[in-house]
Amino acid sequence: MFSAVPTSRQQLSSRGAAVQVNAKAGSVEYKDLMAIAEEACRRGEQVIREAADKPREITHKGAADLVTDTDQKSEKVVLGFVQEKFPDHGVLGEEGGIMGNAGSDYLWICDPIDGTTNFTHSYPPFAVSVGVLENGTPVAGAVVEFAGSQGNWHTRMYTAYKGGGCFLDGRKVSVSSEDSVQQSLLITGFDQVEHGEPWAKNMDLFKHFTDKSRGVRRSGAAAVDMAHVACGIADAYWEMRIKAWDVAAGTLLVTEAGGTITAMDGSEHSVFSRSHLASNGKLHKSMQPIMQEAIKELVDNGNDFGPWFIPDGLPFKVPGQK
Ligand code: LIP
Repeated sequence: MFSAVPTSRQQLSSRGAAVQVNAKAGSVEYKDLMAIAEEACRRGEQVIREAADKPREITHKGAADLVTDTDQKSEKVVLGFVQEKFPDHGVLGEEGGIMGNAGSDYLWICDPIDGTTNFTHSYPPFAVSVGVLENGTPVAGAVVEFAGSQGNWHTRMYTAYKGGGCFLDGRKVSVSSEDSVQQSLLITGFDQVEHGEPWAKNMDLFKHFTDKSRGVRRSGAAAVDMAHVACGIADAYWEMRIKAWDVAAGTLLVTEAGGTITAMDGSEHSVFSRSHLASNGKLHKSMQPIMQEAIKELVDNGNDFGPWFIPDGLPFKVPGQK
């Protein structure tokens, strides 16, 4: 079950909790990876809390593609903590790309602020997301969601580990049991920068499902959207063209809470997929064929829907990778 990874025999989380290392195999339990992911998120949370009520230093990557000094500080603290605990693992951040041992079986993927535009405007939700892959498969993750308002921020912590379930503030949670789109609350997201054909197709889907369901929300933070499906307050979420750091932790939250995640065309999902449909499982049957048709049309018109943003030197192949 656990592949051998060279680690020190016992590592301490900052809260003093002993992180047990499987002495025989020299590998780490998924539950302990989750504890480190949670602590890494807490450290990112602290950076954000310190900045949240102060003016932002914003850099424009594009007209509507923002990054703040807090994104950079949060990533440094989060991945610095992970690298201190697991110097032999690989790490991938939204701001810094791949670092550490890219050849390791383990890759930690961090979004230091998921929902940067929301954060810039002090408009919740926004989050820190940390997911851990073992040979490409998500095995542990944590997402800390900010809610509230200036001067009164509060957070919710979602965690999961493979085979162990999904937790909200330590309490086990599961997806909803809704099987009718008509009675469902759905979520989507869309690119703020690229407004080409995939974006237009997503707007068609937004209209379609707004008409057929109780509503479609757009929060602006994919990790939180997936966490909301996982804990059953939303029934399904889809989005095209988001990156591995947006979905690495959320993917496991959903599956460990009993949900289903595929690419929108129904093909096998990976965190490097270019489209994502996460549902309580029951809704997949009615939603997925409509998504599949939309993606087919896009592909027929020459749009690539294969995996993307695969960092150089990744030691495993992702589904659909040529
Ligand atoms: C955000 C995603 C969101 C998407 C936004 C943005 P970021 O990620 O989580 O779902 O709709 O356009 O990409 O860039 O704030 O980490």
